[in-house]
Amino acid sequence: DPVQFAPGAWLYPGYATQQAADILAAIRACVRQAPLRHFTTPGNKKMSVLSSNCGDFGWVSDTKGYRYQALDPLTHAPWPKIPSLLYEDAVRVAEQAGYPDFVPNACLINVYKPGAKMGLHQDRDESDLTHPVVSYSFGLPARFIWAGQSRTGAKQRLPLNHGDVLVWGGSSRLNYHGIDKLVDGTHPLTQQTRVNLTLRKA
Ligand code: MD3
Ligand code: FE
Repeated sequence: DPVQFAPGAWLYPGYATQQAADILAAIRACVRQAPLRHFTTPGNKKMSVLSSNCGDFGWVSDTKGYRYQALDPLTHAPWPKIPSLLYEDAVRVAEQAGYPDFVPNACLINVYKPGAKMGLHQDRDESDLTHPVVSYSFGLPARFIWAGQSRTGAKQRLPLNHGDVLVWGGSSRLNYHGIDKLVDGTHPLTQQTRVNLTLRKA
C-alpha cells in the first residue's frame, strides 16, 4: 500500500520487486550502449555516483552546467530507448498516484557503490514541473534525506529498499533531497550496488 509522506509524494514499498530482474536486465543492455560514467558538477567536482540515461533526452552535467540533451556526450549517439517494461510500469504507478498525464521521455540511471552519496539538491532542470518524478530503487538499501523548499530546513529520512518506487510531484516537487553515503553490503541481484532509475518529462 502506498504511503504519502509529503503533499503529492508517495512511496510504493516493493512495487517493482516482481519485475526487478527484468528491469535490471534491460538497464544492463542500455548501459552497454551508453556506458556508466561519473559526471562532473558545474563546480568541477566529480560526482560519486555512476550515471547514464535512456530516453529521448538524458540529464547531463559538466563544468558548463546541468541540462537535458538528446545525444550522449560520451558516444555522441542518441540515448537507448526507455525499456518498455519500465516505461509502462512508471506510467501506471504515476497514474495511481494521481498523475494521469505523465509521459516520461528521460530516464536517469544512477549507480551507487558503497561510499557513494548524493548531496541535497532540487530537481529543477525539467521544463514543466507539474509532471512528477518516478524513482525506482534496486539492490542495496539507502537512506533518502529530504527537506522542504529550503536546504536548511528540518530534514527527514526515509529508508529506500529494493523494489521501492517513489512518485514525487505536486507542491513537493521542488523539495530538497539527497542520499546518505551508501553502506557496504551485497544484494543477490546487484551485488555491491544500488541502482536508482528516475523517470521524468524533460
Ligand atoms: C524529491 N536521485 O536522480 S530518487 C536524482 O535515489 C535523485 O538516487 C535520488 O535525487 C536517488 O535526482 C533520489 C527520489 C527522488 C527523485 C526526484 C525528486 C526524490 C525527489 C524530485 C523532487 C523531490
Ligand atoms: Fe534528485
